[in-house]
Amino acid sequence: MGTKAYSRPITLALLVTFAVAMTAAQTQAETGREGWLRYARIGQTGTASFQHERIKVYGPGESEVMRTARRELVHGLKEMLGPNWVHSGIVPGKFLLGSLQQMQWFHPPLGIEAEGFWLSLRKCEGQACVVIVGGSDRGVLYGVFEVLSKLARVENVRGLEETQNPANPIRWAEEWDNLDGSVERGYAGRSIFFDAGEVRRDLTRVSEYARLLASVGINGCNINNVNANPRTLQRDFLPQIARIADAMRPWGVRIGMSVDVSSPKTIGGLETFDPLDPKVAAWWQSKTDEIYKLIPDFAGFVVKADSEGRVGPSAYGRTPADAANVIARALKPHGGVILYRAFVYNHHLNWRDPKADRARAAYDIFHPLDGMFDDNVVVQIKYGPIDFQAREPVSPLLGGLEKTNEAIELQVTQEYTGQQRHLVYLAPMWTEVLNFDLSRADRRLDPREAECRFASEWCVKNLVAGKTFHRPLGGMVAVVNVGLDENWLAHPFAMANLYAFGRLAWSPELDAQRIFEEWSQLTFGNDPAILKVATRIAMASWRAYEDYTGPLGTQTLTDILGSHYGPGIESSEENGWGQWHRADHLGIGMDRSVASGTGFAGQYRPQLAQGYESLETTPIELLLFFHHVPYTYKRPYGKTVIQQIYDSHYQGANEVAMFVRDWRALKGKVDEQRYNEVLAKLEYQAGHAIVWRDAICNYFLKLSGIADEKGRAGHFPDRVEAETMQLRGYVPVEVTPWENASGGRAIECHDEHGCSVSFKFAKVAGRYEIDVEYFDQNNGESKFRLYLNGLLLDEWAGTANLPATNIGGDSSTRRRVHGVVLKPGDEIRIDGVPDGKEPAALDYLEIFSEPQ
Ligand code: GCV
Repeated sequence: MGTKAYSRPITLALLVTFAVAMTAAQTQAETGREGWLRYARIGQTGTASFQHERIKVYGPGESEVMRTARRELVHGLKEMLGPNWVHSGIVPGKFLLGSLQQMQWFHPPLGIEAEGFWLSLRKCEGQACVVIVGGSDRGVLYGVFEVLSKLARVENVRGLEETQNPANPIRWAEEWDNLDGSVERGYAGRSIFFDAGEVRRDLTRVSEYARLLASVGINGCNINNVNANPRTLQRDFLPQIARIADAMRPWGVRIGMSVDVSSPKTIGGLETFDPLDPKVAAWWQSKTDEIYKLIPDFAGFVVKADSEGRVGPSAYGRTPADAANVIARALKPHGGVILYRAFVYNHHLNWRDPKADRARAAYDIFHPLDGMFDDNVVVQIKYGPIDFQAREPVSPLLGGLEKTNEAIELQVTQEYTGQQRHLVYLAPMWTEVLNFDLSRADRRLDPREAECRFASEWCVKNLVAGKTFHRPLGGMVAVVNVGLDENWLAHPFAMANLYAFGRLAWSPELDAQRIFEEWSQLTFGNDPAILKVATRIAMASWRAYEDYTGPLGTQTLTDILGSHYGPGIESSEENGWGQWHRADHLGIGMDRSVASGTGFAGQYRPQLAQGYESLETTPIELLLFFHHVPYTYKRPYGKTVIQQIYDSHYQGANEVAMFVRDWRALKGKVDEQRYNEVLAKLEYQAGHAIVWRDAICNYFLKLSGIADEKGRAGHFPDRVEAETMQLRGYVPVEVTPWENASGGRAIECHDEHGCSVSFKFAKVAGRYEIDVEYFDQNNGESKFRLYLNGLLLDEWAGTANLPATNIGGDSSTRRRVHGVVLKPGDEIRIDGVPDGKEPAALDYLEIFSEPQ
């Protein structure tokens, strides 16, 4: 062994047994700030699967990334194995890390790519040692994280021998952060990058974020909103951007920036931003050169243009290819790339026109340009043709570019999937999309089946990786939108989505459940009881959310004009945004067939197009995305559409109630802080799922006039509407839209001293659960007190941070009190005290019998 290859060996001496064991100290409070990189102490019982007497870490210290790799390895080992270690410097190494060139004498296998790594358990000077060889320094770092992950999950590494290469060259996190510190569609606090128009002085969180990203192989981070502020490109601002690059560089994460294509005019002083004007090209060149002087490893730009009010090349009659190429050519000498978003559409569509269809836009605009983009341009395509809905067909554009690099765009931030107040594990959806075969010769159009078993070249994962058409670039990006919240994404489980995104971008072959299990073990420890419950909840969560929000391909029936959060069924209709479901009293769905509709189905390759064209062969999950049908339509042996709407909403809401029950079983197993946080969020979600369920069922019951054959929709025998109770100070109000409150009405208090509402219990004596449905706005903190015969049962304040300044589906919230013993004639009273603009509003009480 040539010691010269290793500078500065670090030796950890200790007796360690990596064993199949329970992780200790689960009950200490944890904030979630470490994410899945907690390196919790590994218990040392059981049989050794991997034993060390001394652990020695070698690793050349020349580059920043290599230093990071070694530090991380030492840190992880120390945390997991205990502080009881010493430097020795004498004992032969047990962990050896280095790049391919440095480790040639180990004869690494062929095929380790630049960002890949090789892990091997070898004998070094007579003793077992783990060899980590990277195709580059970044590869070494990724290898270190992989080893640490295996150890943390107590994986048997005795026969360790594996090579891993990332499937996708581009693996970027994108952040929609604004310079003022807000984050567009961010739900976890303010920007970690910016504040008050400047880059934050303290970038500790940025470095910590880069560490999390690197640990799952993410190699780029686009730091600002695609609705870009040209200020970021100004000469006096660029040194600030360079500080962000400095904070992320040690983790091998290169930064990118969103740019506005009008910058040559808005900040460059030119009279035009026409991409074909040589002055504009010169401006981009000199601006890009300026950036690379400060940030030599700058990754590139992301562009949103001609979309949602952003200007673009259409202003000069130019194409997205013209706009992309002028910037690409400026980046080319520096090795940078441009990600040009295919999210280009007209949001002033004529909703009366049955042929108009937003879903068509990306393909209509970009498919004809195939082959016209430079080689360092990547067209960034949202997974579906609309906009991050809980269910959409796979974007046909993903199969519509053969001579152009492409990347798929996913969303970790849960804009349309519950905004991290709802637990929704998204990897099952993503793997379904990645495994979707856009050629689909068969007619089994069940999107839940992984169609790519035979590695078809038309599988989305192969297309985006650039494999199908041998493209030089390709990949996966996700809009993440972390914030300053201690746990990054507000909901502890939301981090599973970030983790899964990284893992899938690295290896789209991975299975969503397996990824979740990894994350759960790293995040909550190796207790099988936790693993089982967390996995069950996570794996059921996407389907449950889809069920209680908008099934059968109607998209998420949310308020698309505002928060994108609670129910807002009519908000998508009769406007130019094109998220139409076209429901009327006879039927629902958008006809996108070629024969009679918008023709969108024809954008797919022939066999798939044929499948979507027909009502009978369209998968049930997408039925209403492709077809307008009467509520009474049903498949042979199936249910009517209306009954499916009722059933799925009840099914989805019941499923979330089960999540609460299941999670409760983990009390004492998960540390208290995260246990309580998750429980509170699940309880809230269970209540909000009922708000969704009722809004949609009641709405379609009224619209269709067809009863729920199970008698649930519109019937609430346990409910007492607030407006029917005895009111003291409270006043009844109409709620808009009506379906977002029970009975369409609620009560508000406008007396600063408070109001009161009461009624006499009239059911049989017994033990009950009382649910109070109230409205929690973000512009006040009303107080509520619940009394039974004058005795205080419960009190709370409306302090949740919901996206609502008035009463409705965004603010409707449930408070649950268990185990209340009631008898006929008991008086139940609620006192409400308004605060700020929040009127202590109440919707109803629901009183359910509980087992004795
Ligand atoms: C950054 C959706 C979101 C917008 C977002 C846009 C996009 O429409 O609601 O906030 O803008 O997508 O992806 O550009």
